[in-house]
Amino acid sequence: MQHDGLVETVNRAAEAGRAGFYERIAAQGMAPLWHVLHGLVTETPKPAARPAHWRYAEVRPYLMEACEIISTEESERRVLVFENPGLPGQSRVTTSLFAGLQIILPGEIAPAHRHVASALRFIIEGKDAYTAVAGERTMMEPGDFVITPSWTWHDHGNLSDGPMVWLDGLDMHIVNLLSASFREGYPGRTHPITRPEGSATAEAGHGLVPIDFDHTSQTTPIFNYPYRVTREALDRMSRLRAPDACHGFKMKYINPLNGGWAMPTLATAMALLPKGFKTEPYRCTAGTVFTVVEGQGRARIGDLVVDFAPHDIFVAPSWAPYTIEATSDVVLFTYSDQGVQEKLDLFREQRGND
Ligand code: GTQ
Ligand code: FE2
Repeated sequence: MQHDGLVETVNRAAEAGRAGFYERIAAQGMAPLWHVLHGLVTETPKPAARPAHWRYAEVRPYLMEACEIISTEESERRVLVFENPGLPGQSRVTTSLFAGLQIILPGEIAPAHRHVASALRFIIEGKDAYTAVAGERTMMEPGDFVITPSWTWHDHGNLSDGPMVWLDGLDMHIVNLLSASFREGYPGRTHPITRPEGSATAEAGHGLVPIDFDHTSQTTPIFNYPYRVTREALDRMSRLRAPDACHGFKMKYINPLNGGWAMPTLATAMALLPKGFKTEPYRCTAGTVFTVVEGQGRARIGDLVVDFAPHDIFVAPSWAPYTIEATSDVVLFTYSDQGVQEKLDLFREQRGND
């Protein structure tokens, strides 16, 4: 008998006498709900995902080693995937999210393909590398947040003389939960460029759109949110108002067409915690991936203490309480499934210790 989720009022002594019934219904492809109910409908979130931390200084040598053993051509994408220690072998950094570090060397091309899954790129190191999305290139710089919307052709290239590394965040686990995945390779290494660089930002990045602008996707039409602009916005906000007790100065990336999250499945934000700031305890149902853009500090996530440095990655699973303390000015990029949860009326949060 399966005891996980057994309803507490079930009389265990009486269960032996029911064994024959359970066997007969099993043969019919049926099972008693009272054996599993409280495992299916839990009192609070019970993520298998655990708090986790990867130090960039420890990860980076393996990225470099990956470059020696495989090309982008052979691998399609040279990515080392972060596996949550509670979900080994599943390519999940939280229950619903994928995270990996992608590296591309000078002169390499990551060949064009498209898929229903959406991707975000958060640039870690390097310069003069581009991603081309739906026929438009954008050059990427550290701290930029770059988007590959669902079903858009994309390839990546590195025109510099050094390696380029970014964090990939994808929603394929959400897509796959719903069995909605499609993918295809482009016939040819790169998709043709059909628009000059900067077109998307010119069209939609300045609080204006062409009067006949036609955009049906729920993903923002802007596909590079440059760090220069984000950092300036945070800096200005920090002079205008008090920090949020749980989040510091935190701003979300939005789709200017509807004011919602920039991507429907991946909720992204950037936080500035001034030196010495310590957040109040916070938890929410959206498991969250953090990467450190600037500064050092200490996060406590459940029982895990995370002493973080630039480019580290750490994870707060659903409903794990966390605090963050800034040793120097700290800037953190985050992504989560909060946008999905909000749309489905699932999102809950708890601020402070109440
Ligand atoms: O760069 O297109 O990490 O399609 C996983 C799937 C990166 C990409 C990933 C992808 C890509
Ligand atoms: Fe892709």
